Amino acid sequence: MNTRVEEALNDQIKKEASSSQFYLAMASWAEGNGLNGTAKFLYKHSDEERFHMLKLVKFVNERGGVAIIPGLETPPKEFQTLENVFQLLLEHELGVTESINNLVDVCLQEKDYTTHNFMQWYVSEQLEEEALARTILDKIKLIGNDKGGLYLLDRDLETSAIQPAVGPAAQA
Ligand code: OFO
Repeated sequence: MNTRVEEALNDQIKKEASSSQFYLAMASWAEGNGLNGTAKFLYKHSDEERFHMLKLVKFVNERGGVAIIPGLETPPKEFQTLENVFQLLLEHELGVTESINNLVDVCLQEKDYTTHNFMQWYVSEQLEEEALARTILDKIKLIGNDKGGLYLLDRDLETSAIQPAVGPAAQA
């Protein structure tokens, strides 16, 4: 496997692992603050990020590279507000999108069209995740200090009634 592509893929593995840990910390905070629907949503999101990581690990190994399993960094345990949680989540996803775009760029530079093709799933997934984070953040801003609104949002997150504003990404 091309060394630059392998390095970039391993870097992405690290980012997906750190996303999973970050959202797990958010889920735990939400659970401890009575936001059970939000916690359920974030636990699921954390699992999805772990799946993104595993998909990359398997791809690197299947193509003759060596996947590097990163160590764990401790994410924050306290968050100020629900708005703060989703603001951080959106910023984090924007960083992940940038890193995926860089990885796609490395694939093109190195003429690795197989990895380029594989990465298109992540490009679509990022579109959805960014849209979803923005939708939730907009709702939180609309709700402001209204406790009834917060209750309904939490319930909607539990039943996944809030969906991204774009179509579904390609399935794994
Ligand atoms: Fe939400 O980041 Fe994975 O790809």
